[in-house]
Amino acid sequence: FSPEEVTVVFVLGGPGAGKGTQCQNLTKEYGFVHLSAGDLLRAEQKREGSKYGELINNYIKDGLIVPMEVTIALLEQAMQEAIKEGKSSRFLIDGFPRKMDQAIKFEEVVVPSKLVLFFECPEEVMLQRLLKRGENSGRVDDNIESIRKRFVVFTETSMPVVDAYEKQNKVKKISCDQPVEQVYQHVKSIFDEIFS
Ligand code: UP5
Ligand code: MG
Repeated sequence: FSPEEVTVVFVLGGPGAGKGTQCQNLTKEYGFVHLSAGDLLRAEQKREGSKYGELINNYIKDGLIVPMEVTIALLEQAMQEAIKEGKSSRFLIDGFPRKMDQAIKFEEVVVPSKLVLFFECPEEVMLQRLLKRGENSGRVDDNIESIRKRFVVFTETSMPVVDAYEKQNKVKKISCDQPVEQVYQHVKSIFDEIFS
């Protein structure tokens, strides 16, 4: 994809920060296609005949990062489909990249990102949100053991990606420890400035 034709915004933040929630709003109002790397992996895990089903399940349960070849292929495929169907050529890529090698590879083989939204949230708030969601989400990683592991991976492996993009002046930080609507107003102000 060429950056003239395709716009990619990376949406990053800890587990339960509210990435998916905010992306849904943005999709409606700004004509972006929302691609959650986690959702794509979960769909692939369930797909009959997938050779990665078990691998994905094990990685997600332990909060570990699935080998990037799998995730990048799923993202690329979803982007191609959206463009072919004429949906949009603007993408919110949610929950990716969460490791430095993924960031480098994606920008090299797919397209460089235009902007990085970073949802900042205290761990205690994210923990409460995830435990609550876990009451009926059916996600294999919404339990206290998996959540703890996800937090460790986020701090050790995914925060360095945010730091690297900050050095490139690409990051817009949003505080998420507020009601959904208030967080969205902040996100909106950023999008209005950049994309209107
Ligand atoms: N909620 C949201 N905003 C709120 C607010 N402002 N106030 C009050 N409540 C709020 O929100 C979480 C919960 O909080 C919801 O119940 C919501 O209503 C409430 P959500 O919008 O779902 O947060 P999100 O940040 O999307 O949380 P999620 O759990 O999806 O984040 P993760 O990053 O942990 O999950 P993801 O699906 O991206 O990844 C899961 C796993 O997949 C990873 O751990 C990893 O194993 C694997 N993965 C990879 O290997 N590679 C990848 O590239 C991506 C994922
Ligand atoms: Mg999510």
